[in-house]
Amino acid sequence: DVPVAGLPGTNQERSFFMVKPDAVQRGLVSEIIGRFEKRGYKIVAMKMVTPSRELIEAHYDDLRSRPFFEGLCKYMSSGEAPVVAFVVEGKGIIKVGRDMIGVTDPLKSAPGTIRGDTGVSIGMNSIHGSDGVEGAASEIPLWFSQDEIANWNKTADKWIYE
Ligand code: IDP
Ligand code: MG
Repeated sequence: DVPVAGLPGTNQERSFFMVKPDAVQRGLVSEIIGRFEKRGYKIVAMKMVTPSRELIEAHYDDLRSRPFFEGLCKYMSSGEAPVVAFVVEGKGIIKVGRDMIGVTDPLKSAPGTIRGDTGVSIGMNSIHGSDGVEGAASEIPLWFSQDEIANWNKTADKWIYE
């Protein structure tokens, strides 16, 4: 079995993503997750969660000193909408996932990216994606236990990976 955090640099690389509450409210869950499926990536975990303040603070621990931290935690853990957390596996997913998402500010994100196609506000920017190998390695086990990860064999991979 692939370790929970995946194998960076291989076809079994994994990254953590989350459809944020604004995008869940706006009915963008399938639009967003569908993009990863279309790209050929394998979803190996997915769940809807109403995250606690504690979980969001742990998730964004490195941003504690930023002025927007309080607002960010409130919006992410308000309980007014859940998030959809998911783990994607495949070649280059950590970097490609960030490219598919766009930059932090949707107004600066290129059309064709998730943020560039769905929003206009820097806080409510539709989706989270791990920013590197270290981020993925800490975020995947923060959100998912081992038994919530599906180590399935995607038979279509033989038409995706040459
Ligand atoms: P990222 O999501 O593109 O990796 P980070 O810098 O890690 O961006 O910030 C995490 C989240 O905090 C952003 O996605 C956004 O929701 C929020 N955020 C970042 N910068 C600002 C800001 O200047 N104002 C309000 N919210 C912000
Ligand atoms: Mg980040």
